[in-house]
Amino acid sequence: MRSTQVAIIGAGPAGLLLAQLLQRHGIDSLVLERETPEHVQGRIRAGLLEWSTVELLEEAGVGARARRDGLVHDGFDVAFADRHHRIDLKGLTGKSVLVYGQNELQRDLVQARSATGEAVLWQVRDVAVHDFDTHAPRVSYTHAGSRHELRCDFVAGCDGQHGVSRADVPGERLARYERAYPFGWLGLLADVPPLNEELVYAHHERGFALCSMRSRGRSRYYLQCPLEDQLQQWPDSRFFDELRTRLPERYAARLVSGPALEKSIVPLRSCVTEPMRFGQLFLVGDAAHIVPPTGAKGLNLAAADVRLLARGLIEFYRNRSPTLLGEYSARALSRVWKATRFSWWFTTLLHRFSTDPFAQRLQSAELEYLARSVAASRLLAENYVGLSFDEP
Ligand code: RFL
Ligand code: PHB
Repeated sequence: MRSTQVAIIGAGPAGLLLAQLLQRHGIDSLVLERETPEHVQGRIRAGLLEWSTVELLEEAGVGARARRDGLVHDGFDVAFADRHHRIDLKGLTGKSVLVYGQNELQRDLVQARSATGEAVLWQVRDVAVHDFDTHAPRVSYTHAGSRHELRCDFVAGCDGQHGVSRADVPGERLARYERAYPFGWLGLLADVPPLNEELVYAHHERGFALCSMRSRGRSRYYLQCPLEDQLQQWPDSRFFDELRTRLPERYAARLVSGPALEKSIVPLRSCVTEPMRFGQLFLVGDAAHIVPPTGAKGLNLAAADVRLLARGLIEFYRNRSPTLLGEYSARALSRVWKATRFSWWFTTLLHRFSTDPFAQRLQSAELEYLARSVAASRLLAENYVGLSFDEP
């Protein structure tokens, strides 16, 4: 039977970043991933990193390319009723954010892991966690056609929203808090110059739109769409026409269309699992919580969980103190709920929910308030750049 100190399930950003931080402190781990490296690196997902995430990447020795190629943004625009209001992140909070694609980050992490010579087992099947309530947990899995068992001290469940690690916990030991939103996001990636230097979040009576980017030559656009919509209903020309309609005139006039490199529809959901620790099993990132993408918090929350868990494991192996590990769940959840609240609020502010005229007028009033009040803008900015950590 193989053994390691920390068994990590999932080679997404959470799993690989954790492995990298542990490796730097001489802690041994084995990462088990269901997909191939090509599949994992090809997923088009997040695009925006909080500065504390950038710092954690640097601490893990994987931040160099993000710092070199990422775009530093000091603000973004909120557009509504043919107007736009800039949120001056830097001026209001002293902090900026970094535009850097999750697939690039994923590539950096896979490369860094290979460079250490330590393993990721790709294409594992039928992963199951056993005896996590004891001091000798095990993970069983199928790899290259045969069944294996891995003995370890701890298991990190970094296997995303549909992962197995959470499923191995008896239902009565956890609580799930959920909210589904009555729409999805249709995303399109294209090699066209972004229409603005900074991101534009647009509220329109036909629905929300977001103009984001991956680089100076690659744009990432999103449209709020009905949950039932299929991709074939959205040829590129319809997508760009609809986006133009939802933007204020000065932006619409600058929008350059081009063939989609990728197009996808995702439903929007908030979900939190409590607690995030079960004996020697720790849930990390999307395995424990999902936020709608509006506030760009998903990847950053995953990184914040990793930061806490890595600190706890390092302290445990350095001086056998279980204190920080014991605080993991409560500390992580305190941040998770604040980001869940923010993502829910920002989603509610910007999307079209109903035809109820009362609700619509409240939404307009809130947007106007945001545009006039420095206090309201600061509230948004402070959450957007990421709340500060209570140490550690
Ligand atoms: P991941 O990235 O889902 O990785 C989990 C890994 O576990 C593997 N896995 C298994 N492995 C072995 N056995 C099993 N049984 C397994 N089951 C699953 C999976 O193959 C996968 O490799 O979770 P992680 O690491 O927690 O990272 C979370 C982030 O990926 C996620 O929060 C973000 O992508 C969310 N998100 C955004 N976050 C941001 O911070 N900023 C953004 O701008 C942002 N935009 C987005 C987003 C997510 C989106 N989608 C597609 C949901 C935009 C979109 C459209
Ligand atoms: C993205 O570029 O994918 C992105 C950026 C900001 C968000 C959500 C998604 O709020």
